[in-house]
Amino acid sequence: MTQTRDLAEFAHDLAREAGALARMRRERGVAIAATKSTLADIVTEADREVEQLIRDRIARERPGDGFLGEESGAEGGTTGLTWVVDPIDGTVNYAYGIPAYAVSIAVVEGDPDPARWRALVGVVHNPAIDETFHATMGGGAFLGERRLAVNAEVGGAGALLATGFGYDPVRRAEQFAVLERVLPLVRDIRRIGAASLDLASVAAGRIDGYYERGLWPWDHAAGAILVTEAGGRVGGLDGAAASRELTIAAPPALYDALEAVLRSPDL
Ligand code: LIP
Repeated sequence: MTQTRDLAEFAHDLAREAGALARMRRERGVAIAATKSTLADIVTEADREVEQLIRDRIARERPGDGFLGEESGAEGGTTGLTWVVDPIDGTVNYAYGIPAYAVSIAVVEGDPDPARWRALVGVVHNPAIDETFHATMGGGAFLGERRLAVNAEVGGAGALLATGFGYDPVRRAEQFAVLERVLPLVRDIRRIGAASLDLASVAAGRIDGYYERGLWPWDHAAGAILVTEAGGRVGGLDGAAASRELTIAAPPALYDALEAVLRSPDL
């Protein structure tokens, strides 16, 4: 537990330091450094600079740990622990100055594979509005000092859901078809634009549930432990772990209902 507490404290302070750099770069103006999978999938110089800062701090503080980052890829370690990092989740929001982006840092134990890892620590920090969500395995989930809990009771008007869309036009057409079927069944939909903030919002009860296809491990690693430590469930269909195939996050009862809808063969 001491190790987990120390990891959590380091991850918390690191996310806030990285967030301060991201915010400073945002305030000074952001340039698109390149596009990745499609024209819509962008990376900024700040993404790369923030991830390098995080990587350097971890290499200094935790030299034997592994690393898996959105911009610089994977590096194995010798301690059995891996840092799973999205330096600026919500890149498009960040590029446009929309205050909904986050530094997402998780520490996982075991294979750096969402189907096999055990998340020990998660931190999701939104520097634009200075909100830091954090959780440790078995230690609960918090926004600052406030303990979090998912919305266990969804009202009669249905659930408030969040979702997201990939950058690939073909996948977007499929995602729209799913949304077209889901929307009439729920209270409303929110599209925040950052998976880590979607997951933090489920943990905080700001939205009832979230689903998205096409997420990378760094998109959901930290937010997932926030949700589970706030009493929610995170995964895919039929007991699968969260993956690129599907990530669902919700209180248990809503999770089952969402799973049934999303499994529907005509979706
Ligand atoms: C984003 C995710 C979001 C998804 C976007 C994008 P990025 O990650 O957090 O949930 O809908 O398409 O993948 O690219 O901003 O790190």
